[in-house]
Amino acid sequence: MLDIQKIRADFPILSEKVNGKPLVYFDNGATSQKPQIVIDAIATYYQEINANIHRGVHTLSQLATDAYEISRVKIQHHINAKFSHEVLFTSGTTFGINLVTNGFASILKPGDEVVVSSLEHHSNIVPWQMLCEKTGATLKVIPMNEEGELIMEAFDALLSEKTKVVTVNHISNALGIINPIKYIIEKAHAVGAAVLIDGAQAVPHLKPDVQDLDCDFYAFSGHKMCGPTGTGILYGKEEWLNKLPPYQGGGEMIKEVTFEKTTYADLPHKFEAGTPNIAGGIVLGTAVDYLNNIGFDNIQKQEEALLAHATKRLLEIEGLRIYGTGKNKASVVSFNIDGIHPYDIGSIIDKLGIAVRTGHHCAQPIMNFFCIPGTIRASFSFYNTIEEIDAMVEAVKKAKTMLS
Ligand code: C6P
Repeated sequence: MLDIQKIRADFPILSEKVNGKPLVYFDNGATSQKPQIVIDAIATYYQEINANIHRGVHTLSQLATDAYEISRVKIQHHINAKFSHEVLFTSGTTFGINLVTNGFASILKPGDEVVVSSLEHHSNIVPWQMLCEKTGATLKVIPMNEEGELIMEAFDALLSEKTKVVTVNHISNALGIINPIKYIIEKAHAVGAAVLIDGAQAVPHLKPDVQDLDCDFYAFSGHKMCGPTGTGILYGKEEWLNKLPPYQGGGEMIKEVTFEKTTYADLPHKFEAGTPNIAGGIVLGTAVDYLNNIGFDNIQKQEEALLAHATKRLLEIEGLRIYGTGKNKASVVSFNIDGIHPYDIGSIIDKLGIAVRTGHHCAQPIMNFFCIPGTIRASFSFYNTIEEIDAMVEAVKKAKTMLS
């Protein structure tokens, strides 16, 4: 088992007080906290090797370039991509998805179909809707059941030779449900569709193996996995990245520019126009090392224990309903109490030092399905404790008494 107290000491913010109470941070689905090693690595970059990359012959520029490219290779190995040029640095999941939808604008035709799921974050709905509007393609939606699971028979029935893209999240941010993405990818490929997986909520909990999954694209954010904000990765299979046009034009993504014609750089630079978030990209590698040193098996064991305890304790509260009761779940509990608005519970427990997210979690179709305005979402990380969950349960009980 992990020595949680030792791990907690790596995260300076976890010993802060909020509203005069010890911070209980259960908003990890929105963004994770950062260990000291990640915070220090940002300062070290600026203190020791700050320079623009891929441009200068001078030593600092080469040191920064090397560190950036070493981080790319580290992430390549982390997700088991075949080539490092299949790993694109982005500013986050949203950017990665938009890069792909922009590329498909020149591929899709009227009558083509794009399949998304009813469990998606707005980031993986709206860009596809915009793409469909632009191209005349049609958006189809995989329905879900009362447990918050996607209905695979309905998915099978949606697929046809018209299906050009299928996209789902690996783990739902609003409910924590883990989707059967291997099955989805296999079935989508059988009709010739490309598959994008939104891995934003998966990468803090597990190590995706993109070759084993055989997905065509896998997008995620660095800030949810102990890395800096404004960082992310889009993995794309080489053949797809070669097929898609560049997303943004500018410096670094070109081979040759004349006023008559521009030719584009090879992968990955074709998709990395302009000066990137150099410090962020390098330090994302530090975060990946940190998580791997803890070990994803250990992370999962701790998070499973937290999920089981939270589920059991919360269900002791009369009138409390958990949304997302399917079998395969990450450490997220989304709930409401009869007759009480989630915002009111969230505001009261915040005064007691407990940070949860309330609202629709950028997943309004899920809230519409359950006919609710939103939920209270507690999302746990490996650095959270059973005692913190007990503190949240007591706080929720207190809030309920005050509001009833
Ligand atoms: N979800 C949450 O509290 P960005 O903002 O680009 O880093 O990630 C967008 C995104 C995409 N897909 C999923 C499944 C997500 O959960 C998120 C971000 C946060 O649930 C902030 S809205």
